Amino acid sequence: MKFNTKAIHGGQHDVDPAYGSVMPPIYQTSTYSQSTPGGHKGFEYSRSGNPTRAALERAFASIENAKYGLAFGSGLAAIDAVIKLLKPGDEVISTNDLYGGTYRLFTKIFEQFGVKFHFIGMENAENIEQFVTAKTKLIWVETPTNPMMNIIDIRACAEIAKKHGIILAVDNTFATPYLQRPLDLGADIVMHSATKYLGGHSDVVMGALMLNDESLADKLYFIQNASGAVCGPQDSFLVLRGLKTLHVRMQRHCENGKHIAAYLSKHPKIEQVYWPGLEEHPNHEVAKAQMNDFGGMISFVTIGNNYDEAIRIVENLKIFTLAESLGGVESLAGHPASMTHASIPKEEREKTGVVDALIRLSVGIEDVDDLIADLEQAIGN
Ligand code: P1T
Repeated sequence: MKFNTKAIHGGQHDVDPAYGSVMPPIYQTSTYSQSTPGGHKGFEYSRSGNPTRAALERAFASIENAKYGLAFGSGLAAIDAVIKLLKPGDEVISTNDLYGGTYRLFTKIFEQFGVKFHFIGMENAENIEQFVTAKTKLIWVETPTNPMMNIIDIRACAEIAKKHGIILAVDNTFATPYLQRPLDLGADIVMHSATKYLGGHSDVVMGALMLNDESLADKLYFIQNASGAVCGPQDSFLVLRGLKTLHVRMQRHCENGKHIAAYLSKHPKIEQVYWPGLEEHPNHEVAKAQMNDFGGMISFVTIGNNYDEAIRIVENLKIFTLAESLGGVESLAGHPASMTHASIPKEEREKTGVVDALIRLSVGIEDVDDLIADLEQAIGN
């Protein structure tokens, strides 16, 4: 099955044996009757498993070309489950530019439990190897990175991970499997904030893991059930519905992204545009090789790197809503330094380019002429 068909049908066989409904019923139940202890029809308790969630988990697996899919109560809950594979003393090598909440989870929660994190630039994957020790158990890659849109060569990371017997996990939130499939490139685990493009409508908070290795899947299922950060059946239904239009939404996000990146690049009041589809993007060739297109996430800095000017622009936008999050049908604008990345100390975030004048756009699927007119009136000329 090709991707566009999988987005609609992947894992969705026989979702309602009772009546044949085309969409799976929302099994809004915490528990299931048993005829005798252990005598159940496949589900015992909804933390351990729920038929609506199971339908979504099969769809998650299908779109990433994975055998196994797991759904969580948020993207961070999914990341939390991956780090719980580790023990005190273990080490993780992570991209240095990444979602602020992921950085906060790593440094404020898991460092307390004795897991050590190295945050490094991975645009040149060879950098990774000098941080590998006998204690390195996980390489954590976000690509494109949030918010600087750096591109990491997944295949090169996978080679290093395999050579040293390390798990490679890729946060594929920004790209989605429509644009990039990390498991096919050699990664062991794919993670998503399904809150974003997979859900696609800014109405659900959810996380996902997809993978092929059975023993790793068993461990992560155990953690999902034992720690209990699952999502509910109603949210599972909403994300299943969202997935069915992922491919058409992504196509438009990419088209609109391309026009807006071109518009911003030529604007006299914009100093720098970060979008992997631009030929001048330092990792453009890697992006071209591992992605089918370049997505709808764009960051930019105004001329003179002026904080007040950045705030004035985000306040003046009318169609772009000033808000955290991304990946919905509606366009959003954010100010990473004070919003999504506020939990990263200023010196740390400025090292990776997250300056006070940086603006991040999640380009939606509205008419691109209206979006450009909105940017024009907010930025001025
Ligand atoms: O918000 P949650 O569903 O828990 O997902 C966390 C997360 C993980 N990974 C990436 C790349 C993300 O962008 C996020 C969440 N990001 C935002 C809320 C944001 O506006 O960047």
